[in-house]
Amino acid sequence: MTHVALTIAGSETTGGAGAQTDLKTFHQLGTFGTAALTCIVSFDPSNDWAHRFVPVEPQVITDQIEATTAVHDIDTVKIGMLGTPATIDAVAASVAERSFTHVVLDPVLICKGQEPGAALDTDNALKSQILPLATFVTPNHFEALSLSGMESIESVADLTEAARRIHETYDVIVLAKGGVVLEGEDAVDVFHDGEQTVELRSPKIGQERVSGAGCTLAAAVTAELAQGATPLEAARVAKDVVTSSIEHRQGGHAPFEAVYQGAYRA
Ligand code: PXL
Repeated sequence: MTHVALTIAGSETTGGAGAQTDLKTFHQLGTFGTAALTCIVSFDPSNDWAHRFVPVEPQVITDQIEATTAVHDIDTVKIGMLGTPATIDAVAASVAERSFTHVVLDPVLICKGQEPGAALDTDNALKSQILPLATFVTPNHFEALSLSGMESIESVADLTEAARRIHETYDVIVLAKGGVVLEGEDAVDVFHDGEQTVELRSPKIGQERVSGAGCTLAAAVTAELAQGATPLEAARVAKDVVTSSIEHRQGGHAPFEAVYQGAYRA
């Protein structure tokens, strides 16, 4: 039987990010993917590609998680974009009720197109209700600042300190992403599990962010953990998947390009 993983994430219809990206990543790595949708995002081509955001009814999210965990034996779950406090309540309750071995959280804090006030509530709910359920978290530069409470992250040493603080505060394995934000030739991610700290490096591919890179990283970690990889092995594979997915990115008519996982080979 193929190992199964669940993503609890938003739909980003153009296929660049969210559940679409998670399922493609799971599939590419040989994990059977299932998805519970939390919201629907449709970029607005006549308004500078703003994110039109519609939350899914909380009960419908609960029902989806009930359905897929009833059909499959799932011990590895990824949590992506949640978007509202009501969504967070529903997801936290459904996840807490089940004893998943691995809960990989991509802590999507702010999404364009949301009210700043609502976003603050959502960020606080994420920290108080979802982070305590997570076993593995993948913050980007901005999220690492917010979760660590640090004032600035300018270097790999700072990113490492942020990863340590996030581990201390939330008792999770951390894979903190430097991305294109940190200066230098390489895109550096820092893995920290409380015992070991490992820098994962690959040469930067351009200076632009590519849509879906963060989703792909967390999804690849999830797919590998579902198959029994150790967290560090999963992080190493995930870094390679993201590098390949950026190399093979897909252009379109939007001003940003999107990752493509289909060329990755182990
Ligand atoms: O990349 C963050 C992200 C995650 N999930 C959904 C999104 C986005 C960004 O657009 O739309 C559904």
